[in-house]
Amino acid sequence: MPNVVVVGAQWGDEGKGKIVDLLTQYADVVVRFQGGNNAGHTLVVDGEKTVLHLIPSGILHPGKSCVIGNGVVCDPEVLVTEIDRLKAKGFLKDDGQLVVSLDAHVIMPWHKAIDIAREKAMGEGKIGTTGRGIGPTYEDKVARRGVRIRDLLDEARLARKVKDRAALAREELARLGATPDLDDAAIVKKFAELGRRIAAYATDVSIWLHRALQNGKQLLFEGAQGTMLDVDHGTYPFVTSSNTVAGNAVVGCGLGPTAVDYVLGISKAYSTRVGGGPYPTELKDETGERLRKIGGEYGATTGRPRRTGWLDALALRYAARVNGLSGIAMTKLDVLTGFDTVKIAVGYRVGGKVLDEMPSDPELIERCEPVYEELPGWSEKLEHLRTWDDLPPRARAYVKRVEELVGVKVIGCSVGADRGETILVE
Ligand code: 2SA
Ligand code: GDP
Ligand code: MG
Repeated sequence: MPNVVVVGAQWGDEGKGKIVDLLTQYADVVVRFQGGNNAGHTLVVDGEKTVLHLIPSGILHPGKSCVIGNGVVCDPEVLVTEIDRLKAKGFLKDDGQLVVSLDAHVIMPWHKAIDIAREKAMGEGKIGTTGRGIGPTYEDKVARRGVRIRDLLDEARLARKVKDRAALAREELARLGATPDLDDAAIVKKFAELGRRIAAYATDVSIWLHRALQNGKQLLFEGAQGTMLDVDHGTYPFVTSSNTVAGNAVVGCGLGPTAVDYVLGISKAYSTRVGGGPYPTELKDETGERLRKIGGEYGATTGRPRRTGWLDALALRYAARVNGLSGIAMTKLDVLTGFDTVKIAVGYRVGGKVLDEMPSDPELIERCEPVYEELPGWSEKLEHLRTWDDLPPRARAYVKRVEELVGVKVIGCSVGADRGETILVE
């Protein structure tokens, strides 16, 4: 397999975790390059479910390395819990399987407190964040005052940083009317201890990956969230605080663009979004409720109900462009079984015009009404099917129509959450 970047082509939760787990058999190293434990990546193997938030979705494969790159924001408590849970289930027997960048920024208690307090203060207009401190941590990174994994490994340095940063955070929290319990000494003690737990995994990831490439190892990059949540290219400000697009894969782990051979976009057969922001194909009716129920559309990190709607070809075309997609894997095709007709948005109607490209102005997107193409549905269950020819003709026609509208080949379809419930498209 070439070096592949897997990214969400919609608003996240497309099933990236399942696809990365499936593709890991062909790779040597799986790399997370952005986001943090806002992500919830679900893997199901022989009916056994694992939800990962920080550790790459290749970790269930013994002998494959999993790397947390410099571009990830890392809550060390979540990381240690995730390591312990995996070990308790019999995975990660070899600690050498996990590699964490010394340069990854650390989510500190004040980041979470600020995230939550700001959302509360914003009321109705809130972003709908996961409350995991992601935005404030990236802000501190860009403001050049962040705490990095390497700082956890030197208690005196950590104490100096905590003193400065916690003071700033207290000022902001006081302005927001929040008074969380932030005890500097207790934070230093706790995070130095977490640092000691993580030390064995922490290294210079850029050098580590460069050597892996020199030794002919195959890399699989695992994106988190989705294209429409990218801080530059998403529906700003209703976005996460990192670049989720494929171009960031190499920046977030210390390699260059020539390390990438193929970009795989993951799309559901319909769409979902969790959190606020424009979403033209959203269905606030019984059909939307049905998609949520059959698709089990609840946040894998927060448990929040996801908003649901029909597939949006404009969003996918946009994702194809800003990620440079080489191929698409379509997940959750099984969820569309039983609908008389299935719809795809092929244009947006706004101000007497029909647009065929996703506008870049989110306020304009908010006013857009989708123009739908309606295709006949199918009633056959798909979970047990394993080849393209097994699929009902109407399901195949749906996939082929999406491919045509987006202009990118659909290389595979997922028809169930389990690793094995997957079909290669011919
Ligand atoms: P944040 O917390 O600052 O990154 O939130 C900013 C926006 O990004 C959205 N976001 C997500 N959208 C989909 N899935 C995500 N992961 C979880 C999942 C979500 C959950 O796998 O289900 O459990 O709620 C994720 N993470 C961030 C978020 O909703 C905001 O719109
Ligand atoms: P990610 O964040 O992109 O990894 O996706 P999530 O794990 O947040 O959400 C995807 C959900 O859909 C998870 O519950 C998966 O187990 C599930 N899933 C993935 N592929 C399929 C599929 O083809 N069919 C069904 N029914 N569920 C799927
Ligand atoms: Mg998810």
